[in-house]
Amino acid sequence: MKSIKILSLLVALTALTACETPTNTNTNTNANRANVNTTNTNAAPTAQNLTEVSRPKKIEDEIATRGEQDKAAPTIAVVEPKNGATVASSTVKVKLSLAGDLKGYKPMMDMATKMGNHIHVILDNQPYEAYYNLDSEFELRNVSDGEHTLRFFPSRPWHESYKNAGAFQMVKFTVKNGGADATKPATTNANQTMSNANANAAPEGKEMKESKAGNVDAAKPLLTYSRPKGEYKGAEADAIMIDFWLSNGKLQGDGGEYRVKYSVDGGEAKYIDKWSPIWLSGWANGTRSVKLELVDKAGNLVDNGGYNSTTQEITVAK
Ligand SMILES: [Cu+2]
Repeated sequence: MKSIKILSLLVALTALTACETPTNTNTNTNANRANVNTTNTNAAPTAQNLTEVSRPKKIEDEIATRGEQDKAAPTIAVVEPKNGATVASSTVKVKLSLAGDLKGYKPMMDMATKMGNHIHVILDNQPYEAYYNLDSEFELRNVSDGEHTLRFFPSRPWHESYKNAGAFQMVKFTVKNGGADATKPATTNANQTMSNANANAAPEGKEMKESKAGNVDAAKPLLTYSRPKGEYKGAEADAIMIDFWLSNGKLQGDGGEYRVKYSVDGGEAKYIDKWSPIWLSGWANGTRSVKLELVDKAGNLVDNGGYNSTTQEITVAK
């Protein structure tokens, strides 16, 4: 009698477990689907038909006005932090020196237009911040303990990077006992947000994950996401530029073996086979996510510490 009771209890338990498992799975799946759908609905309310267009005339005109400068070959040297340095503070001073064939190229913000040549500074694999005046200090503040990377390259007023040899530099450094506030993002001394320590501290358009260096090998093929970034208003959103830096490898259209794969809002994957910026028009208003990946000829991701697959969010407000 007792053993029958136990047996029936077991059967009942088994039945319960068997029932519960699929129920939970269904609930979770539905919940996930609902979330995904909600996100997609918010992110892509209308069918967005992006097409590649030529460089906007406004930029062509600016290039003409800049004269020789556009053909400059600026090179950067990182004075501080030194590659491999350990910094015993959450404040990290950045010093760069600029050399090369400058042809008048000088980072400097024009106070009237708030534009100008500048250096893109990337902490770990976060969106870049702009460094305009190399004569004034640039500091990273509230950098968390652990290993980090910084990447630098010179850029034009419309954020297109210079792609000559020596323009790009990357350093690795370690913050030890820096005492950073983990609930707040790293910033610059000008209060630009460099990273997000957690979701609560994340401002719009910034990745919501802790900023740590990946296991990046500076000698391996490395795709550095540069643009698009931030908010595009009015006519700025007519044609939005995708631009990146490519180190230690060539794209197949330039005689190499790699491709840059991109997609917007998780949509159809497209490819860039020559290393130059492209402009896309047809953006719908709202938050858009842009993913750039370095892939081989077979379309497989060429991993380098997680840095070769980067998704960033932008805001389009036409
Ligand atoms: Cu820029």
